[in-house]
Amino acid sequence: MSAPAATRTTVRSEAAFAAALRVLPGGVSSPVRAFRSVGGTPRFIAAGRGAWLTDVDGHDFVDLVLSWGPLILGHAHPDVIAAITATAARGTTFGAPTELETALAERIVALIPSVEMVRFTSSGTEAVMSAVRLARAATGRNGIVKFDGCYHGHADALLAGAGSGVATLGLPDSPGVTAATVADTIVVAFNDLAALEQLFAARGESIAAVLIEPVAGNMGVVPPEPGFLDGLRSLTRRHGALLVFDEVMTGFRVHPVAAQLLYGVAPDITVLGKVIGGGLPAAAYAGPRQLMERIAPAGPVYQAGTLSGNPLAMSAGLATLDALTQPGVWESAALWAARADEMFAHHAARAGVPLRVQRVGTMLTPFFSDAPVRNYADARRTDRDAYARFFHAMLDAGIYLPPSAFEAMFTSAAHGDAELARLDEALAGAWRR
Ligand code: KE4
Repeated sequence: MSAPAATRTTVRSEAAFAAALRVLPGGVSSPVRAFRSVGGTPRFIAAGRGAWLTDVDGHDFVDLVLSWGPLILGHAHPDVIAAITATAARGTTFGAPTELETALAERIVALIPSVEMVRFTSSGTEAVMSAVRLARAATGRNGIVKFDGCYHGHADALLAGAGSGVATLGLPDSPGVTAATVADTIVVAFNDLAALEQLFAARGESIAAVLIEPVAGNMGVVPPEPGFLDGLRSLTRRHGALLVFDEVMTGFRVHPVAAQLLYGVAPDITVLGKVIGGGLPAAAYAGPRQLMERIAPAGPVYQAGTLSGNPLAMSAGLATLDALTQPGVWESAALWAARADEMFAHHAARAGVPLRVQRVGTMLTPFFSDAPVRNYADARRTDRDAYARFFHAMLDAGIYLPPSAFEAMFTSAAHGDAELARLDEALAGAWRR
């Protein structure tokens, strides 16, 4: 691996970005990739291998984004590549059932006790959107509760921001999202069980579901406070609403299987993504048979997808779960995260910089804050300019962090001592004022 250059040229990334800006809005296929919240030129990636990325200027980075979570085995894991290659040789998609979908669904059912059936989609957005539709159909109610700072994909009804006030009717969070489509979305502060209790007391009978990232990752890593998830479970059960765990990010990340097993709270519907596709497009919503058999064609709740259950993605997911469930594999990624956590804290303390590292399993966020981050309001109070400076110092030193203070970092089973040594070296000089 190349040593961190004093100044890493970005000539080819800059040229690539200029070309991309001419034909792709913002030069990217997903907003966070554009470096807008940290500034500078996004690095165009040429290759990934294990824990490392190489950009088009030939610079190597220890990757702590891992495509936003899917690559828990690291880039181009040989078992995953072999599985994809073997499947691709027999064709890439059929628009017909394959045994691969059944095999991956059986694997998920065996791992998650609250799940009896699975429906695959191609993205987390689709899976969450469909889970919401299923919850509304099953309860005959319209209201959906989400938490400020949690992200569940870009379906209109979920692009709802919080207004002022404890539990507010969602406000459109994007042009093009109409007030009507978020009129049934209620936004509450994460970890605020009292607000939920007030809300349910007032209008519990109109609420179809509470939708949550059981460990928030999209405002940075914010764990549920003790009793919060249990409280959601008993409130929703008491009022006949469903509890939907969006485990697109937390699945196989905060625990070897799922947040619901880490905290011992079983939701009615589980949404998965990222890791189950092994780096290819796949997500799923899942739950008990009596709910899932409402989905077409078994039942009337319509949902479909040309490439849902795609054979390549199923093969990559199966190979990933096969490798991940071997003894010690997940644990090695979690141990690396714990060692990185200590290293961040150690170097920040030496530099006299207030840093609060929040970590669950293999995902973590260093907040520039001296106070704990319990919710989105807390996250917004952290020093994002400091994070942006830190991000670039680390990038120049060969560490690829999320280009946003409100994201999670991810580790993999491919991260080892060499990567930790590179992190230590980078952190020693990363605290630019
Ligand atoms: P996709 O539609 O991007 O596959 O999944 C949406 C989604 C749903 N639920 C949770 C908890 C998620 O974290 C996501 C997507 N995560 C972001 C990272 N914060 C993906 C990165 C991006 O948007 O480019």
